[in-house]
Amino acid sequence: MIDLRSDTVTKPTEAMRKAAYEAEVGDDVYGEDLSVNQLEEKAAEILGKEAALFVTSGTQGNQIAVLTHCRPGQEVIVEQEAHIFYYEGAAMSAFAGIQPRTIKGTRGAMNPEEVLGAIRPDDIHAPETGLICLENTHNRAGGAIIPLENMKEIYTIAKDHHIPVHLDGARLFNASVASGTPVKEFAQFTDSVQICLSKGLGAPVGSIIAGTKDFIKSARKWRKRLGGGLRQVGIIAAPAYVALTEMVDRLEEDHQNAKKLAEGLQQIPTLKVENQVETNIVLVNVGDTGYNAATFLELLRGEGILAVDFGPETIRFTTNYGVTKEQIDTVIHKLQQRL
Ligand code: TLP
Repeated sequence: MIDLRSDTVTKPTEAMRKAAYEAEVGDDVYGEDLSVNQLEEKAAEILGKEAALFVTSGTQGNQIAVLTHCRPGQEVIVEQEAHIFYYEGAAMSAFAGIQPRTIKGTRGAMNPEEVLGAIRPDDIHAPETGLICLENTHNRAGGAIIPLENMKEIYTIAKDHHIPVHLDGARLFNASVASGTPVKEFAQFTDSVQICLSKGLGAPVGSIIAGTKDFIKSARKWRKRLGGGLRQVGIIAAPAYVALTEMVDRLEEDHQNAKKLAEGLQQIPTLKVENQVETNIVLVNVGDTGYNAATFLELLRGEGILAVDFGPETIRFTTNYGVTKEQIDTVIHKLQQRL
């Protein structure tokens, strides 16, 4: 199978398995797991933040951030197709007791004027705006890079109103590699940032959230409350360290493969590439093929290719290091034959 469902399907490399085997561990709830401490320090340094916390998943990291920044009854401004709103089972409302206020973005980027307009006034009827969430790259916008300038403008507005900004940077390294901008530069316009180590970077498990020392102290407590205080977790922090320090530059190959795939599929008259491919995601509209997304995925499966449903007529291909350039050619070739 050529697995283009997600970059989450990547399996740990040999170096990661070796790191897991050799990891120095201790009880992380006591702060004694050296592999976790090393990972957290390195991540904080790379992101330009005071401190960082290793969490089990991107979803857990995002939700801990919301829980840490907000209190029940507040409102969170978020782009209407952001993962934290669209794909996290309404966790913001279920756990943090907040109400989302969505804004439609352009290629995932919210217009700063609209963000400003959505901030609630001091009024007895209104919820307080407790947080603004950004996502870079933006998954449902097809791996779009949110421009640094857009982040800066929103952050400036947020600071003027004393509102924190959280960045879902599940794929921030993709944005960084594709734009040549260090992750630190994106992270400077946030109060907290979540990065996934288990997507294109290939760690078996884990994400990082980073922010000020105070933020991380409180986030650590939220993680414990949620049952996320793990013990000899260096076993997974050590491969995550390899992901963070050795796997970033190779994301460029995923981006090249995504562009190659988009160019190839674009030549097939009944397929429409919906997004401008900047990173590792290709969204394809199959409406003119006579198939819908679900039946098209079955056709693909029959050809040994996996992708995911992204709407009634849209499917998503996500390149990742388990897929070679040659396999991308195979996908294009097979679809040329079938359509
Ligand atoms: N996204 C997954 C699915 O949930 C859709 C994928 O295959 O792309 N933020 C963003 C922007 C994400 O894309 C994801 C995962 C997460 C957060 C959640 O990360 P995990 O899966 O580690 O909880």
